[in-house]
Amino acid sequence: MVSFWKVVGITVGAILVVGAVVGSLTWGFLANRGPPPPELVPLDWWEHTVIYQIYPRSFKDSDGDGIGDLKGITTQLDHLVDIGIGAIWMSPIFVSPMVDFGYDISDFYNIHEEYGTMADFEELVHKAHNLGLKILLDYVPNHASDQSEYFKRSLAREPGYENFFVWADPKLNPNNISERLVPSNWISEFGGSVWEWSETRQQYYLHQFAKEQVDFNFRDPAVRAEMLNIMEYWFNKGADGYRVDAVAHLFEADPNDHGGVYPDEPLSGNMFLRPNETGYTTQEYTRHLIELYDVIYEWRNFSDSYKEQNKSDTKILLAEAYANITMTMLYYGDEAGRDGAHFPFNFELINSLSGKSSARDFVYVIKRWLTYMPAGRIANWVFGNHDQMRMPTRFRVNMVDGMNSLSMLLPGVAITYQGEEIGMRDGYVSWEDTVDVAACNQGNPDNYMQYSRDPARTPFHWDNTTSAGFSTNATTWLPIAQDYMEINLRKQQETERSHYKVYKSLVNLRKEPALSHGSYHLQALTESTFILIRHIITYDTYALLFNVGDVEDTVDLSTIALLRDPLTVHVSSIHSSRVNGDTVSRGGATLRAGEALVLRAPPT
Ligand SMILES: *[C@@H]1O[C@H](CO)[C@@H](O)[C@H](O)[C@H]1NC(C)=O
Ligand SMILES: *[C@@H]1O[C@H](CO)[C@@H](O)[C@H](O)[C@H]1NC(C)=O
Ligand SMILES: *[C@@H]1O[C@H](CO)[C@@H](O)[C@H](O)[C@H]1NC(C)=O
Ligand SMILES: *[C@@H]1O[C@H](CO)[C@@H](O)[C@H](O)[C@H]1NC(C)=O
Ligand SMILES: *[C@@H]1O[C@H](CO)[C@@H](O)[C@H](O)[C@H]1NC(C)=O
Ligand SMILES: *[C@@H]1O[C@H](CO)[C@@H](O)[C@H](O)[C@H]1NC(C)=O
Ligand SMILES: *[C@@H]1O[C@H](CO)[C@@H](O)[C@H](O)[C@H]1NC(C)=O
Ligand SMILES: [Ca+2]
Ligand SMILES: [Ca+2]
Repeated sequence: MVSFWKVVGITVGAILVVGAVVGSLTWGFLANRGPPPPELVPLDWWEHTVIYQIYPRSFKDSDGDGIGDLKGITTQLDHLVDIGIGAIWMSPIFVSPMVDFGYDISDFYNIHEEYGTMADFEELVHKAHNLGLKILLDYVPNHASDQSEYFKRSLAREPGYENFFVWADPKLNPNNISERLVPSNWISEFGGSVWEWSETRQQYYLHQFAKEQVDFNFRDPAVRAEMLNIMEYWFNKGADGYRVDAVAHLFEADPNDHGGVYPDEPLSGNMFLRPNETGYTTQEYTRHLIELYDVIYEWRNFSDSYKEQNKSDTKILLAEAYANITMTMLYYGDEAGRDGAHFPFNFELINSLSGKSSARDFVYVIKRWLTYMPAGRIANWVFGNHDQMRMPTRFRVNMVDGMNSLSMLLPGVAITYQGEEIGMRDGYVSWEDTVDVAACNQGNPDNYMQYSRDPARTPFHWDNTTSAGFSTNATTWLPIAQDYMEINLRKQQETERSHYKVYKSLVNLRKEPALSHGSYHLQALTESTFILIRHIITYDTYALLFNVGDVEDTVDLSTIALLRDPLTVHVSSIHSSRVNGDTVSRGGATLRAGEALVLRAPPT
């Protein structure tokens, strides 16, 4: 019984059946008094939290240099408390030449100067913790900046550092021994060969991202040990966990398994890609190598051991891996019982859905995650991040409240990228203003938009003053999106109906037992409308009704046994004609395009 209520991920049908049987047995037994409330197993702090991703460069600038910083985040913690989130994940704040805006770290133990000082970090952690907010950092284990001490030492073949990175001799052309060839045909995620020649070492080094982001050699025990040092250092500084970057790229094929050479990858056959573009080859020797999971399990062991030894709260690890569903699920742990990440990010809503998706597509994609997820694990839902088009741009602007409702009503952890709470859309960034290395490397004035991640990284819209209240400086590191006069936090706080207000009520609703401990039931009612029901006996039932189509739609709720009259509107999307407290007829409800209603129904 205990684990039954805790495990929300098992098959819907089974939960409902067991729930109904348990319900009716207790009913008969206790006659008129009704069933007793189920025991609500206490959840660990992270298991039902809302994680809010901050892109520090674009959140709030405290000193007018046009770049967001730690003090800026500290001054805005009240906003995060106000909307009710539980944890902040900050994209990297460590010393960096900023080739990839912090994902190229040159000193893993210090704060990047533009973002502030160690004292600023400590103050941020202290204040956040006092406000009940957890702090997650970004762990970037795959690579270091070419400006790092590690790389300089490795270049100089300093003992202990010689094999810190993936170094390889040139391949020789048998017809021309004076010609130097790259060791293999592998292509970097940002375009071009993964191999870069070093005059100093007279060898190539490997980089799966920009050439300034040098891949560590995870087959070197010294690297593995150093990674744990870094993790412990920030745990000691109060970090409550890590989002772990680019884990799919930790290992590349070992020449020892391939006759002493780096094997070429077969061509993928994708004719839309240029020969120097990522995906032109299969990437079978550069991504998702099975060895990487041992490292993930090792890190989890370390974080669990830290928790035990220091009697700290759980330090969570969240893996960033764009992988197929089976390889993704392996990040949770293996069949041998080893635990991995607390969860791998669920990118299904990004990869497999868009504004053109039907209600069935939504139901299918959501259930796929919950079906493949191993029993006892915690689900999570990602709607956007700093690498993807913003949620309203990827879907439709009239779907913002529905998407936020979905995020908050699904079982497990909700993840919000900064700005989603006010429905921020992608900003326009001209080629001249483009700074993203992915776009600068692979793009030109005609096609850079398809690579650029800048539009999703423009600064947060606080209000309608200079630079949207992000900075006192009229010039900012990326331009402010043009729509900030219309879409900004202050305006949404003052307006009667706004995305901000919807978001806030949704987060608040997560305290309801149906959402934290209930079973889920998900069903497409028509081509464009689906229903998500969260249910637990003796407590109110909540349901999200969401028309993801672009025309009006009428649905019949009369056959859904879990919904009892009266159905009242608890939250409605801002363009809905309904307001809180309205009742909805089970016989037939008409929803506008993009309309979403969170309904409350009496307990069963
Ligand atoms: C304003 O921001 C721009 C771009 O970040 C920067 O070049 C300039 O120095 C800033 N001005 C001040 C007064 O800091
Ligand atoms: C051999 O390779 C070198 C270096 O790439 C080149 O300069 C030279 O022309 C090549 N020789 C022949 C015969 O192709
Ligand atoms: C890839 O090739 C194109 C020309 O085909 C070139 O413009 C571009 O700079 C190359 N990109 C990289 C990263 O080498
Ligand atoms: C956690 O434990 C380690 C090893 O026992 C110790 O070095 C460290 O100072 C502790 N950290 C905190 C914050 O208590
Ligand atoms: C970590 O791994 C070691 C060795 O396998 C094991 O003895 C220990 O119990 C593990 N610790 C935790 C907290 O999982
Ligand atoms: C996922 O990828 C792995 C290795 O890359 C492959 O073996 C497996 O068949 C794939 N599974 C699915 C469901 O595509
Ligand atoms: C700017 O915002 C303030 C406060 O929300 C509002 O009173 C004012 O009308 C807005 N100005 C414009 C030009 O929209
Ligand atoms: Ca600043
Ligand atoms: Ca790697």
